[in-house]
Amino acid sequence: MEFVIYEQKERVGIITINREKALNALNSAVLNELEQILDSIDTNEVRCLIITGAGEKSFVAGADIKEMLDLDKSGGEFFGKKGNDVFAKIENYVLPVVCAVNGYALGGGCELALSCDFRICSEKAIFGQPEVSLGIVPGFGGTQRLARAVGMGMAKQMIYTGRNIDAPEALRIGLVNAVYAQDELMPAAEKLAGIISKNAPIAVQKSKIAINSGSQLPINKGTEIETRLFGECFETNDRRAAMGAFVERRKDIEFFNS
Ligand code: DAK
Repeated sequence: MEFVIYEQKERVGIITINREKALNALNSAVLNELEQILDSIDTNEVRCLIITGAGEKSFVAGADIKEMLDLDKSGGEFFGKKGNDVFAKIENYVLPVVCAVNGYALGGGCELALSCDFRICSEKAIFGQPEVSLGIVPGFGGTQRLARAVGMGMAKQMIYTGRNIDAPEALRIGLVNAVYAQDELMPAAEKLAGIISKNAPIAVQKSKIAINSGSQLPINKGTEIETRLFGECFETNDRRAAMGAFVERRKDIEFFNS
């Protein structure tokens, strides 16, 4: 692959957007490669993903403005659909996805981060949705996911003004869960993903489904989904083994994703 690197450390998969000379901007090739990698990961073997950007300056500085410059209406729709499809794939991916934002996360970069389960960032991270300054609306889910993440008022302020925010402000409004020094970001992301990857994978996956699908529903419908998924966990070997280990006071539990 030319623009996306994939590596695996134990049960954690690390995806790095690697187009540093354009600040990791998302062109069609990056989106295609990202999709191919997501499709090729062995989700039985890997238990958690991290998405980050190459270099020290930028996570992803948005969709590729140079590629978009000459798009007509149908080209714009095609490009937008590609991005939305890939981001929906991340949002609904069977594995949890941690975003490690190592610099600029602007426009499509902020939207990519928002499609992950949660975000941590470095002190250098800068977030923003500058699309209205380019004559477009956020088109990779930003109007929807940003409002769900930080509330409608703050999302509207960020989108209407196009103003960037820094890492402390992103932390204050709940866009990220934690801020780290630049060289501590990936170790922290790997540590978090490592903890997640040691838990019962089916239970983690079903928690993701319950939280994601419940967030669109009245609470009684959400708890119905939770109840169904809770019941399904009782059919798993991992649940039997973990509860058995607790009762027998054993701590040596290993989960087999079954
Ligand atoms: N696209 C293409 N190239 C980019 C880029 C981008 N978004 N951002 C940076 N680059 C390139 C620059 O052109 C430059 O390349 P060369 O000129 O050297 O060849 C290189 O990266 C380094 O950038 P700078 O020289 O500008 O670096 P600075 O440190 O001076 O500035 C910056 C860094 C991040 C402040 C600046 O590069 C910048 O403002 N970049 C643009 C940020 C931005 O506006 N991003 C939002 C893009 S709009 C759609 C769905 C979604 C979208 C669109 C349509 N549909 C449904 C159809 C999404 C839209 C967006 O994301």
